[in-house]
Amino acid sequence: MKLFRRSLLAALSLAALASTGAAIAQDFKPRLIRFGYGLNEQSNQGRAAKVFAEAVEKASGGKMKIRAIGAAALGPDTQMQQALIGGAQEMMVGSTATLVGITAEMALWDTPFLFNNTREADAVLDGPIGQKVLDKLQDKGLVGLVYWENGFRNLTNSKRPVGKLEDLNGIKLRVMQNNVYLDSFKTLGANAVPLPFSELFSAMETNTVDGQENPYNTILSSKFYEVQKFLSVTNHVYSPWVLLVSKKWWDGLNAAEKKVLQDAARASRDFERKDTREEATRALADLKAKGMQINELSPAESARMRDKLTKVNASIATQVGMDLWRDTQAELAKLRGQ
Ligand code: TF8
Repeated sequence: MKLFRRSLLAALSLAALASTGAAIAQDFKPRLIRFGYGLNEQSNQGRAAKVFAEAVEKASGGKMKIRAIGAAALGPDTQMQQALIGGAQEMMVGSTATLVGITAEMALWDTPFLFNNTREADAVLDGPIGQKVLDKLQDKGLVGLVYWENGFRNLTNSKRPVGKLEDLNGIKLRVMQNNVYLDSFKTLGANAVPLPFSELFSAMETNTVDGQENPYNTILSSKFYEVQKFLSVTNHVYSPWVLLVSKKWWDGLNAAEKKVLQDAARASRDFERKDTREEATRALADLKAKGMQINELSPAESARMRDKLTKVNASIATQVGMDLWRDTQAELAKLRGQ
C-alpha cells in the first residue's frame, strides 16, 4: 500500500511536470516583435529597449523575439503609432506628447511644472491616474504598458544664453508636434516650430531652427552639443515615454504571452528610470566638457517663466477633462502633504 502510494505520488508529480512543460511549449508561439524607438542605441532609450528584449526572450524560453529598431528607422513616433494601430508593427516606445492627437488625455503630461521631482512623477504615473490615461489608448487601437522616464526638459540654442523671458524673443525653437508645446513656447515669446525628433539634428545643423528643449540625457546621446552652444537650466516640464503595443496584435495573444510582455515592461521601466537618473546626474558635467555654455535662471526669472506658463493650464484642463485635471491636482496635493 505504502509502495503503491509512493509510486502514485511519483507518477502524479511526473504528470504535473510534463504538463507544465507542455504548457510552456503551447503557451508561447514563435513570435517576432518589431519594437521601434526614436533615439539611438547608445541612449537611455536604446539601453532599456535591450533590457526589455532580453527579459521577453528569457521569460518565453526564446519563443518571443524582440527586434529592437532604433534611431527612428521605422519612422518618427507619429508614423510608428499609426503602424501599431493598423497592425503593421507590434511595439514601440516614444513620447506621450506625440500621442495627444490620438488620445487627448495624454496632454496631462505636457503641463508645465506639473511635477516637482521624480518621486511625484513616479507616484502619479504608476498610480491610478497614470493607469486611467493609459486605458484611454485602448479605444484608439493601442495598449499602453508602462511609462519610462524621458525626464525634465531643458532649453538649448545656438544664439545666446537664455537667462530671462525676453531672451527667447525671436528664437526659432523646435517643439514636439503637439498643441500644448506650441502654445507654451509661443506664450514665452519664442518662435515655436513643430518638427519630428528625427529631423531635429539636421534642422539645427542647417540653422533652420535655433534651438530645442529636451532632457540632458538626450542632449548628450543625440550629440546636440555639436550644434548648440547654450544650455539654460529651465526644468520646465517632466516628460514621460510610454511603451505601446498594437491592440490588434495584442488581442491575438494568450494570457501567458501578455504576462511576459507586462512583466518585462515593468522590469525595463525600473531599469530605465534608474539608468536615466544616473546618467542625468553626470550629463551636465559631460555637456560642459563638450563645450556647452550652461546657465541657470535666477529664482525671480524662473518664477516669471512659471507664471507665464500657467496660462496654458486652463486649456490643458479642458483638453484632458476637468475630472482628470482635478484628480491629478488632488493627488499631487496629497503627495506634497498639503
Ligand atoms: C522629443 C522627445 C524625444 C522622443 C523620442 C524620440 O523631443 O523628447 O525624445 O520623442 O522617443 O521629440
